[in-house]
Amino acid sequence: MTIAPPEPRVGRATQVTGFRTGNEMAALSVKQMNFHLMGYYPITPSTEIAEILDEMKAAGEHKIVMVPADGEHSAAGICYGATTGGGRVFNATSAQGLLFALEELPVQSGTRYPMLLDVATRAVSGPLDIRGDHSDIYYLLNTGWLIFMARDPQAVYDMNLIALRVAERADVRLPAIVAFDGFFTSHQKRRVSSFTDDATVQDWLGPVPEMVTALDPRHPVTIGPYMNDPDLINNKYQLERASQAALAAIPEVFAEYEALSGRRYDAVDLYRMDDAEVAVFLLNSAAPTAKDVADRLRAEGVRAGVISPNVIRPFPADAIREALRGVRAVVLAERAPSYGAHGANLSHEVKSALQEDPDNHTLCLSRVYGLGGRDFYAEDAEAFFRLAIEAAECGSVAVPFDYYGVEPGDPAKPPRPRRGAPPLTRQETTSGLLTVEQGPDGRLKVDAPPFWQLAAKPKRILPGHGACPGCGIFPALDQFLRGIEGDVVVLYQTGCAMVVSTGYPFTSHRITYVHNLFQNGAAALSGLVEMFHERARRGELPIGEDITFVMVTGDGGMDIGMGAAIGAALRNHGMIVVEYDNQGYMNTGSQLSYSTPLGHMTSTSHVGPAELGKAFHHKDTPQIMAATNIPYVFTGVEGYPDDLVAKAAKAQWYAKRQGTAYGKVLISCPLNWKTEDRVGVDIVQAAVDSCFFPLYEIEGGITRITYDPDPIGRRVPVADWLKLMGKTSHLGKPGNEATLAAIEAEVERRWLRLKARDENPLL
Ligand SMILES: Cc1ncc(C[n+]2csc(CCOP(=O)(O)OP(=O)(O)O)c2C)c(N)n1
Ligand code: SF4
Ligand SMILES: [Mg+2]
Repeated sequence: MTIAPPEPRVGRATQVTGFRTGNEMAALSVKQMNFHLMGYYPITPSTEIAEILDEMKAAGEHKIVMVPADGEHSAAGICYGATTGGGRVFNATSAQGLLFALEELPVQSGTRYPMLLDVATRAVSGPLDIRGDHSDIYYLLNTGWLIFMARDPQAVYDMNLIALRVAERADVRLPAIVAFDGFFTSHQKRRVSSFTDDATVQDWLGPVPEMVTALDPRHPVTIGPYMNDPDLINNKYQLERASQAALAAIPEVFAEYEALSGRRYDAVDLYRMDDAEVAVFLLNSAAPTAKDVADRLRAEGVRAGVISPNVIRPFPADAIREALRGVRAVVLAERAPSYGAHGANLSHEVKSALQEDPDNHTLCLSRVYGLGGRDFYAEDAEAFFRLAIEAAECGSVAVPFDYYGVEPGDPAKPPRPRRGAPPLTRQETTSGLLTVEQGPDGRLKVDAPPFWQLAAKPKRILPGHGACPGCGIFPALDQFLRGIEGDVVVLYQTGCAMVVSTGYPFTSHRITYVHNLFQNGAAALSGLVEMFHERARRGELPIGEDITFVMVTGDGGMDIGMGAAIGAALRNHGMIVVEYDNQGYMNTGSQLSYSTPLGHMTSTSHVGPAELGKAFHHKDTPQIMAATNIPYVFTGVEGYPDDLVAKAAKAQWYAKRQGTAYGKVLISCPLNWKTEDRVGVDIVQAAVDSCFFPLYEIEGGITRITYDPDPIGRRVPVADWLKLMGKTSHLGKPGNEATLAAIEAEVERRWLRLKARDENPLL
């Protein structure tokens, strides 16, 4: 049974105006729509939506359940599961996040559970570029989701309200996306209006439509059964019909929204197209620039117009065909590639729409532009119009498809000579001062000189990277890498260490460096390790080539990439995984990670009357990795260089002979911890002395604490560590005793268990 959508409201509702960004408008609309649940994972430029909603929640402004996932695949799964429970669900993402979630999206549409997903569009990696183009959203064209486009912050708000209303119609029941341009729209403030009362928005949406749910045990149902020929094609046909029903419903919903808000949208936004002879077709934020240019050209006597769809799924083919009826030439400009397809996707869809009209003679030129967030100026719009004018004048198209605004380079030109420091030689990286031997008990004994003696070894990471002052990443990595002799190849997962140390065409790494997405670095490195051994076995590499493979990851990378890391560990490849833990997703602006401790404040775990920082305890990653039974697990910090060097030397020994080594290194992050640049080492010391971050190793399954503050009288209360950081200063205030006690109890529980393991090799 379904509940009919609400009657359209007669007359406009009261609104307020202000200046807001697209992300702010997205968050505002979501709060007003009063979703039951949001599943999310941070990724620039959409992250702010969750951050703002979390801040609002902490302030008690809404009660939407916000579930921080361990990756977008999980976030999409959380959303899917929640929709089968019959409530309203929201998610927001971009680029790799969208692609990581991709697999789940047809499940959502195939089972016909509506929900809303905001996409702040961004270029898809690799190489990594966080700025806005439409290459991510184009992957979604075949997922069965409705896709609305929002060209400015106002449209983000409006389309969110419209999209869910269409999505939930009884004849549609499909999930919907609202896509707006990363940074251009997500981060730029514009004058906007929004409804004064949340009730207006909730009345507009009406009650949640009744659906088959998994939460009605009296009426058991099977959701998503195995389905084969001949039913699957029928299921897909029904989905197609639902898309067509949405296409039919959209003008009606737009009209109702106009009556409520005074703002008019059409499936295709047409600007001066009535009598246009030449036109440019553009999506989203580039369209207004082209409109200004069309005005200017009209003043010169050129009948120019702009065509820009507000909906691309379903594709409004009829409206586009109609709009282009009298147009002599159109440039179909798209911010997304479709390699080898002789034009990007929507160019082909426009051409196919025109082909159905035998009287249409519009000449089409397809251009890919603006990838990686390349700005689009009036000159660019004018260049497109000039192309259309030229084609219209000569009655033919010289170059039907091309990229616009590229410098292809000359493959015949030799590569630029290497600049900067010369490559390191094996002699330089082999100090000969470190020896590792296996004792009769199977344990390794490292003979290392005092740390200062290793200072002569050249750094594998050069200064000149862009880390914040006081950042502990590179001092700690430098110490760690000094414990490793010989040639090293590193793989960095996405995170601060990666972002601040490479920026094409520059690098801070003197050794070979590979980047992979932070959900899959361990898999990639394991592949490289195996290729090294196989090519060596085949005699394809110089005799005696000896490389140590090290993956560098943040704590966030050990959330989203946990599966890949566990997979590599279970296969036990000869490699080292070293995690620098700054207790948050810093590269994206300080969101909580699963390593963020309970009660700590981050940009997705705010502190306010209704929220007290992170809601669950920090992840015990070393223990998780130890459970894979890899030969070596350790923890370390920058303040104990001799300890860290010895552990690095052991990790190298094990990686070369027995398999995977994993280590977690706590590093200071003044930005996340909200501390002065110079106090990082003191805070890390307090984390160790309070036993929040014990220093230990697990060798062949046997635990040994390498620094015990108890017997030397250095143990400090957990509260002493917490009071050193701005992100935890609230925990010392009255009213927050229970959270503080919970952190203390958990720290103590883990410490006592570790001690027991240290004392008993069987544990
Ligand atoms: C699939 C995917 N989701 C999200 C992101 C955005 N992202 C890049 S790095 C990062 C956080 C990394 O955190 P961590 O591993 O702890 O490293 P840190 O930035 O703290 O150094 C996030 C969320 C991404 N690049 N890809
Ligand atoms: S945000 Fe933190 S981890 Fe990232 S570079 Fe700055 S100090 Fe280092
Ligand atoms: Mg981190």
